[in-house]
Amino acid sequence: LVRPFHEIPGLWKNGAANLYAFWKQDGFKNLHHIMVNNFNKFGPIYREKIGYYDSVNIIKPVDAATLFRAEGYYPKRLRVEAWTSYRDYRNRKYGVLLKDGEDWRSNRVILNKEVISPKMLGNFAPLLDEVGQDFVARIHKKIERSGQNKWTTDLSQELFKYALESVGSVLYGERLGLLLDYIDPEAQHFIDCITLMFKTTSPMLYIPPSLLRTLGAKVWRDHVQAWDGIFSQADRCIQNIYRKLKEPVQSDKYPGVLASLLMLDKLSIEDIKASVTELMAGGVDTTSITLLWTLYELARHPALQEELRAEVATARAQSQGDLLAMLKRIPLLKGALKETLRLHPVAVSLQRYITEDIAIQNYHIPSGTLVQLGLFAMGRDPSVFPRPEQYQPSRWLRTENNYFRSLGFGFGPRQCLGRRIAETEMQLFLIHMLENFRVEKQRHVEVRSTFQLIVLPETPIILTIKPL
Ligand code: HEM
Ligand code: 2DC
Repeated sequence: LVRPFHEIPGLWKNGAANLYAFWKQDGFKNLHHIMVNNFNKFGPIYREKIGYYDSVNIIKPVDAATLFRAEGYYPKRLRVEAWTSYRDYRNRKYGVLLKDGEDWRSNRVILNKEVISPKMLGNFAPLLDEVGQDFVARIHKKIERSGQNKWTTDLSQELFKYALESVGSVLYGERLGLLLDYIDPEAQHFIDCITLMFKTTSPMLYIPPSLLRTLGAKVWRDHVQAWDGIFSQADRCIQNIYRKLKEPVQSDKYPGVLASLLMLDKLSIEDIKASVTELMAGGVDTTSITLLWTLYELARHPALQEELRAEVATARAQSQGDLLAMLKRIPLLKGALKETLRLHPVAVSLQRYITEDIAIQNYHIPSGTLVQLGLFAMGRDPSVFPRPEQYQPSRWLRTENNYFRSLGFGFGPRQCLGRRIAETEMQLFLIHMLENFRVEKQRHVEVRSTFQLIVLPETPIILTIKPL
């Protein structure tokens, strides 16, 4: 017998009171930990209302499967009001990230072919490989300059540059020059704006931006400034390519995602601009933070680091210069990235508005409900991942028990559009790092995480990099 919706445990009767309690617990920075606590308190399903944000939360892989079966033809996730409010405020079009319905679908289908289709890997991999080579050359230089044959540092700023350079080279088919000694201050400003944009988004998940705007709140003003900085830099990059396309010189070299979309002529220029800006902004903090967490885990697990180095050496030797062949021979490295996203997911949850009635954990959930899969909590649930506290890339090699467990990039037609770029970029980064350096950590302190829309290290991660 299926129990009714209103019997789902949780706190959903008084959104305002819950918002107050949430704020008292520093919830804006701890959403992921609060979700873990809620699953411990209420069990594998709970309902919650904080401010205006009402959802049913689930944690089990089988329930995730049920959720995604009910996502419908136009899968819709939680609308981040801060982002849509900015676009409305500045009269800018939504890109694929913010669109919904048929408009989303028609744009996404065209973007898929240029951005996430496996066919594009042949175009992307050489570009990303070059960026990876430049990154290690830059680190070698830093080590030399230190005069100590090692470099101890918080790598996050370097990784932001690596990530922006990578996504930029794929989108624009040319280098932005972020790995050079002197970098364009505008590019650095873009990086800072993305961090600020994410940080100022989280409070606005619960307090309507329209209200904050009316009140002239600082968080809204900072948010607008951050997006203004993001858009003006992206506009500059886009204009630059647009201008060059009018010149007759053409070669058979891959021209990048933006030029391909413009030449294809299936989306309006405004639609292309909106989605390319989202890809550029979405491509910085996501991959860089995931790489930082991965280096942190490798520093804590030296034997595993050596095992990965050996895998890479063999893959390199056997693939004889064929990049794509090499990327097919590194299952443990791919497992390491999955393991990083299990323990340190970028997205604390995946969400969908379901388009049909379903039953989860024996509760009825009506069509139209916002259902969230607690990705962070699932990654640490011992009934889903035995010994969840252990970083164990090899657990992903037994593919038979990975059913609805590897969801770091989301699922289905609404999954991360940047997934192939992100995966290839991260794999090539780790290959080059493992081939050149040993990564070590000073003290064995556990680095905690904080929520700033995405999950970030709470304190700087200091690593020591030594040439092999
Ligand atoms: C959406 C994760 C890197 C662009 C998403 C979603 C997740 C995610 C969980 C929501 C998917 C869903 O609702 O099912 C990640 C992770 C990354 C990463 C873990 C790296 C480690 C990137 C990069 C880009 C990007 C590099 C751009 C090049 C996007 C876009 C969407 C998206 C545009 C929205 C797609 C749509 O709504 O149709 N990402 N992402 N992401 N991501 Fe990523
Ligand atoms: C944040 O409760 C927590 O990939 C909320 O590259 C629910 C929620 C909704 C949408 C999620 C967001 C969370 C985390 C960040 C995500 C976002 C969708 C896309 C975005 C996962 C889980 C991200 C980081 C994109 C961002 C692109 C943007 C900068 C243009």
